[in-house]
Amino acid sequence: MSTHDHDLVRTLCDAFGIQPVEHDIVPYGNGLVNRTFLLKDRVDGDHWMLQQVNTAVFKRPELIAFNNYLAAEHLRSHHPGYRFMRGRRTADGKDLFQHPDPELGVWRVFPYFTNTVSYDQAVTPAQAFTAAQQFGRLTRKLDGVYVGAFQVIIPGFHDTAERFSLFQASIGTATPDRREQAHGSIDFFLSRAHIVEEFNAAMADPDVRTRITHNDTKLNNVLFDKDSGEAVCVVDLDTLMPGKAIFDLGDMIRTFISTASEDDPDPAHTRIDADVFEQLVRGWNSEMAPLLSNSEKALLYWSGQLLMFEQGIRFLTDFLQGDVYYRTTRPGHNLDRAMNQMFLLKAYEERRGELESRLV
Ligand code: GN1
Ligand code: MG
Repeated sequence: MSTHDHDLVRTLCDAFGIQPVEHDIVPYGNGLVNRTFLLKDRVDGDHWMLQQVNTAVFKRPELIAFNNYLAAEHLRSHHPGYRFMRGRRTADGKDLFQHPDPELGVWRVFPYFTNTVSYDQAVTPAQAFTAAQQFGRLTRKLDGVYVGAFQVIIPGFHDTAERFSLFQASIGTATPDRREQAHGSIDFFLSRAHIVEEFNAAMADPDVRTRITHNDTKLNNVLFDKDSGEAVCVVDLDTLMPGKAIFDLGDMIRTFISTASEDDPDPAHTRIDADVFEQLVRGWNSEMAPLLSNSEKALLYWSGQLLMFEQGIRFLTDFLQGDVYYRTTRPGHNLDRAMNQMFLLKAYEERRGELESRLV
């Protein structure tokens, strides 16, 4: 770790009242904007995750902290055994720490569970069941909170109709070169505009209730116990806010069932695992079934289509806008990601009959 990072971690630990075991401080993950450090507290032996908030994406980080607090309070009084990633406060009682040097950003601290592991892709059907059960459990345990008290952290986050408008606009403003490179996937996603109509109909249905949902239910946002293999908790609660249950299910379908990684543009690698699909829906239903309305139950398969479509146009819009949102590490990275979603959606649609038969 550089002296620079070392000084930064020192300042953060002082702010949050942690006395780190020096040799246990490790940077976690990578990235220029979103930095994370793991460390152990010498006093109580607990492990903590120091995480910088990406303020380009989360313009009001205090809203994340507020929702985290509301959820934690509800869970503490109604479901005390539930493992929730409650943020640690600063020594002077604040949820977030703004580094005195504005360049060094806004930070928060979460408990870190040792002996856990997360996966970016390729799970077994049994892992899919237990992971989806954890995401379902979060929503079920939060059923009964007053949804209206929660803040909208990123407005329109899963507003597929709005995202489709932005996508259409980005086709017009893209450089001719990028538009040309992307024309195959542009045509594909335009041909799926019916999904926007279906989205509008679903959002207009009062039986598709607004709940408190996770909204970023990617496979790698679940921690599994290294020994038992069971999913133990969900992480990355930045987008915990009002949403629809099917958004969470759809994003799980999108990220769990594909054999390819999210930025692999080779259609030959994108195969769909129907057993994973079946088990993830079962795992989620094991928590959610008693809560779901008939309208929501009718959208289970469709939720996967919705999220593949939405994520595909998000990546494609970013490519057409010149890569302004997602971190890229190579030219065409966002286009590759959009193509991956396109192939995934195609494969998902081709197997619709078979997948739907797994739902009963
Ligand atoms: C982003 O940053 P990360 O990996 O948790 C994005 C999700 C996308 C995902 C695609 C706030 O999630 O919505 O599904 O990338 N989060 C935000 O990999 O935009
Ligand atoms: Mg996230």
